[in-house]
Amino acid sequence: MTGKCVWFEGIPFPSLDYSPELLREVQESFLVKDKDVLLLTFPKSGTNWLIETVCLIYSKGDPKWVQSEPIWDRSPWVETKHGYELLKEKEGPRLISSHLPIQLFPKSFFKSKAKMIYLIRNPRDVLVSGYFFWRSAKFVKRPQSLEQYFEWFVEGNVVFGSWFDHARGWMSMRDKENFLILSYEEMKWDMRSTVEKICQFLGKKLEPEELNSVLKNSSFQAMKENSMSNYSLLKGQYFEENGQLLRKGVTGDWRNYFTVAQAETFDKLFQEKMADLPQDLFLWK
Ligand code: PPS
Repeated sequence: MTGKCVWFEGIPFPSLDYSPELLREVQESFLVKDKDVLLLTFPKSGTNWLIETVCLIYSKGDPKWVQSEPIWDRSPWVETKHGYELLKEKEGPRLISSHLPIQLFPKSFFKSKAKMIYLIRNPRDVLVSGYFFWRSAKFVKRPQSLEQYFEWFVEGNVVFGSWFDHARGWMSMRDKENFLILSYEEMKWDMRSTVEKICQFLGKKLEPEELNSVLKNSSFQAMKENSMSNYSLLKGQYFEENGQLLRKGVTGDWRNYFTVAQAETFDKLFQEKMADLPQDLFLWK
């Protein structure tokens, strides 16, 4: 995958909308403000679902905003050229998305009181989701088979680098009070409680009917039908016509694709890399 990438500090990035100069500037000079809210993920962890949910919490369940402005403008990716320019101009408290590993994140964040949500997903499902997504993307070297992508993923040869390093890096922040870890799995299994948890963390209050509307408008079906959130606007330019962000939206899909040998290899690697972290961080286990 990394054949067509832009490299910065040993990490590969997509070849469109990223540059080493900008990544350096983002890290050194982007000013995170105390009132900003940051949404952090490794790609394919449910980033857009989290963004949609937080936008709907901000609009108290009213879908007007999520149905009228593209998701990448509502919560721009700080590390992209488009997102960085937009964020610099934005007044007031901002929603900011990012896939950056902790060591490349804007330094100003670590001195700020800005709140951050880190969304984690079973890396096996991240892998499968990534395989299908990158196959239709025009800005990375496309995997030819799941077998090939599996090798790239376990070696960390995918955009934004090793999932294990990414998760370990950000989880080191887990005891900070401005940091919340959520999982894709808890969103799937109990979205109502997860939205309440996010509201509590962000200091937001929703009436019961507002909460119901957040749930309805952030559902897989609603997002799949929302052209401001389903990436259909980027087809042709960034993706092939058959590319889709909202593919299946389920947990445990890896079981339909991994061989027994791949499942064992992955378990062993996970054990090696993550055994010293509290295992209750990994809800899919
Ligand atoms: S990206 O490209 O990194 O920003 O992709 P990301 O948004 O992180 O992840 C895409 C996967 O999230 C699933 N998704 C959802 N699941 C359930 N409900 C909702 N509303 C939802 N929105 C997005 C999406 O389907 C991708 O997972 P897979 O497994 O490929 O279906």
